[in-house]
Amino acid sequence: MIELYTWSTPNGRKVSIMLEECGLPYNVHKINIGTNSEQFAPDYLEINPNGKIPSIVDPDGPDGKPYSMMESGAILIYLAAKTGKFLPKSARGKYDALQWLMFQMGSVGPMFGQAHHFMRAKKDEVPYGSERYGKEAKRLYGVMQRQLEKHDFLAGRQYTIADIATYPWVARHEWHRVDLAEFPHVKRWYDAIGARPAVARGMAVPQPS
Ligand SMILES: N[C@@H](CCC(=O)N[C@@H](CS)C(=O)NCC(=O)O)C(=O)O
Repeated sequence: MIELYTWSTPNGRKVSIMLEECGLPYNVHKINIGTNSEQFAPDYLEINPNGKIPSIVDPDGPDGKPYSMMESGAILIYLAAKTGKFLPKSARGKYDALQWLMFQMGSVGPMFGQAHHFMRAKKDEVPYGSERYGKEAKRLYGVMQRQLEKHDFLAGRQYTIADIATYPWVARHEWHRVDLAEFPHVKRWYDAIGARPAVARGMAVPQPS
């Protein structure tokens, strides 16, 4: 049984969606990052030295021994390799998926996260931050719109870990003040992925107490 350390955020839900899609059994451990302490507890830092969610511990790691992992993108690559699912086998297909996974990890996640911080998390909205990251978030939707105009999924014809990583961030489109009606190809992709039962189950993790 894989141990999943998570909270109700897009980075955590990428991993619960992947575990559901792969049909891997897992136990959920809630790390309430809002306390500003659970993620920094010494025992948790042994698993995730960066003090963030998500993390996993696989009792059956690559060498058959327990293996801990941080960083959601790396976890998705690991689970794809472990199960042979959602990362194409051909070199071209694999690198297409990894490019779009890195686009999510390096741009979509950090920029949308900053937009949320300036637009929502702070008591007094900071217009400079909201404008800067709101504009960048819209630009990134434009990149996805152009890609999805040509392809069913971010990396081409197949549903991959790039889609799994990006979906929970697009699910927060209202938080970064993006109207999906302006990006119809992103909306078509978003609706198709949201209709997958494993995605719905992964998005419901962690269950409220
Ligand atoms: N690059 C990391 C980012 C993880 C991350 O930023 N997690 C946030 C929640 S979405 C977190 O744990 N924040 C708590 C904190 O910063 O104290 C990943 O993809 O795993």
